[in-house]
Amino acid sequence: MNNLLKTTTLTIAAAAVSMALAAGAQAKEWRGWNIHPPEYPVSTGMEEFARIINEKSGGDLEAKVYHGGVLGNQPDAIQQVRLGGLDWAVFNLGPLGEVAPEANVVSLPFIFKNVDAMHKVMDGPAGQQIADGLIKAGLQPLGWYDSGARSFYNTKHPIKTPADLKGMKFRVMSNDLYVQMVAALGGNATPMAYGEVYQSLKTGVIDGAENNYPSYDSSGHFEAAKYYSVTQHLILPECLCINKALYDSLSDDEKKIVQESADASVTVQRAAWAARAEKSKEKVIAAGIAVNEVADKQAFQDAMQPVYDNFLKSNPDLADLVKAIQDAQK
Ligand code: GTR
Repeated sequence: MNNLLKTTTLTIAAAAVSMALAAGAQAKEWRGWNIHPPEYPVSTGMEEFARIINEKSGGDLEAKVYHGGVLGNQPDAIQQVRLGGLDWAVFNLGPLGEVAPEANVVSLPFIFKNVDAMHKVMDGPAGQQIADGLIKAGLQPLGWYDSGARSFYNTKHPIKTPADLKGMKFRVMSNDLYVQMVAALGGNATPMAYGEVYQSLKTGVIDGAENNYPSYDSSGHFEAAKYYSVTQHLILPECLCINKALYDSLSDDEKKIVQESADASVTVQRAAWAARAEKSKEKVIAAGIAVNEVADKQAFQDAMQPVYDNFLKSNPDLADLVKAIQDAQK
């Protein structure tokens, strides 16, 4: 979509929301997109957000979560929440990088040293700059959820060095940076919807994918791809966000309720995440998965130089943000 068309579409969507509100439709249910099954930490956080909003507003605001990706795949849902076809969601910052260049910075492999460093950065000025980028794209961020660290898994053999990816085809999320990341490691990448990965692993359309332990577990991918190699190449926050026009249409009191509910849900989600990450790891190991730690992570990091160079060449205006994130972790 060209920029003019995008702006026009967003303006029409905003006008539609305002008209609906003017017509007294305030108590309309806000439809929330979620890719995960109901017992997943993201789902727990979203349910908590919906519950508190409803409680604090005395039923005037009503948010509902649709779990399991029933409202569509993630890239489509992102467009829907931008345009107001859906009202809110929790999105991974990976696919969000496709609509907000600032958000792409966290998809530079190994940019965060660990989850604590990611929290520190996201809670500071760099996180605010990323939030501003999302706002420009029509999404109002309300909080950052956890999704741990992503590592590679496959059906063939353990990955210990980048050379072990050679000849294998990996599913990646919808973001060209990940295609470049896998190519720089010597493998092949194919972007694919999350919901198609299980079958594609089973039928050999792909040899592997990459994700955190809870998703590897809940998606059943561990049943199809038995080698999990702890590369931890991406630590991606997730965004609890709401359609910007809808957010802007709220009164100050309502905005306060929405923000307080989001803050409370972040605390619940992060705690649920920590517990589930441990539990899922134990579960897949008990199921006979061959988990290998990667002794030489530096070799993987060194291979990422072309990905960084290419990114900074195409996004020179984001060089300061990349540097600020790196400096904040020194
Ligand atoms: C999960 C993430 C989802 C989705 C999925 C994927 O870890 O929570 O939002 O991005 O990975 O790989 O598509």
